[in-house]
Amino acid sequence: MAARESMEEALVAEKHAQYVLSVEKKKDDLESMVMEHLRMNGAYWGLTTLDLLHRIDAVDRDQVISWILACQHESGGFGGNIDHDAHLLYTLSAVQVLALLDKLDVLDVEKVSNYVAGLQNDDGSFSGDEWGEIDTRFSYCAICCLALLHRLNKIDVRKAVSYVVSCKNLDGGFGCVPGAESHAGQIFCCVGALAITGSLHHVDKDLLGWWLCERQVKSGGLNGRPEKLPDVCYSWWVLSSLIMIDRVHWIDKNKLANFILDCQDKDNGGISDRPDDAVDVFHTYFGIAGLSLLEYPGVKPIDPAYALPVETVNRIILGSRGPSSSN
Ligand code: GRG
Repeated sequence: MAARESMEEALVAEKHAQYVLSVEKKKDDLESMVMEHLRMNGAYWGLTTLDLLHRIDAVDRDQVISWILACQHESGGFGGNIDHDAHLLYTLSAVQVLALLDKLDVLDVEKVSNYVAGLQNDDGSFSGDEWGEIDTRFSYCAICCLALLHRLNKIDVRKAVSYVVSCKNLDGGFGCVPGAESHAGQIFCCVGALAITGSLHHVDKDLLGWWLCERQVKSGGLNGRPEKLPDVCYSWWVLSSLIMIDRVHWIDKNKLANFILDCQDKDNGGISDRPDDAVDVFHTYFGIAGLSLLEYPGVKPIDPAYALPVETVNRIILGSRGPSSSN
């Protein structure tokens, strides 16, 4: 209990909220320029962070919604910013933000879901966009997006699952295409896609759980594959996967929470990849999301498969209050 109380004091939640709000307003510093082409992902990271910290009301919802709609293409897909090409990575973020804001009803659901479903290939895999790159990240994006829109019936789910399973390795992990090295980020995508489609029986939970818990290094942080440095973002990719396969008790949760807390900029807010590095919105989101999975006091619970607050997922998936749900 004492350790928990001291951890609670250590999270500078309000400073992180202020940091996220300040990044949203800035347009001309380095971080904003680097983020220009993936502003839609930034909106998802920033707004979900604010919601987990109970500060989503500080955002002008109407402004966010009209900007999201301005990023949509005739194809139904969304770009990373206005006048940027459509891609599944940004389409999922757009749908997630609208879900978070309880505004999925502004979408032409058939149009968006037809765009997503149209990217499925004959072998069940998904291309990220019209140019055809294939990656299990895109399988996750498509499956998560269609589940949130209640339109999984538009794809061949059996083939989608079989493609993801074909990316499973002998070490129990998953890669971006068949035969590619296991990586914690891809494992999240594959396990998440299998969880959403009710197909987790394809995972060897003990084998994968062992590989994942070996990602914890001396500092308490997690890396993404053997011999690599720890990074706060793996607090999400590894921990969410461990939770989905029911093996989260195999890591030292207190040490991980303290590693994330050590990566905070306690003066100006924001979280970095490792202690004393520069903060950014990506790591701030994954740090807060990691603390949420660790049931950190004062942070709302997040769903490990949908990467959205549990209350949002319950409203849309369990409550069937999706946009005119048909499946
Ligand atoms: C809704 C949370 C959410 C995600 C959407 C885009 C996506 C689906 C998932 C991305 C998964 C992924 C591949 C994450 C890894 C990101 C990362 C830090 C890559 C760095 O890779 P390396 O090789 O780093 O540069 P390491 O740590 O291996 O040295």
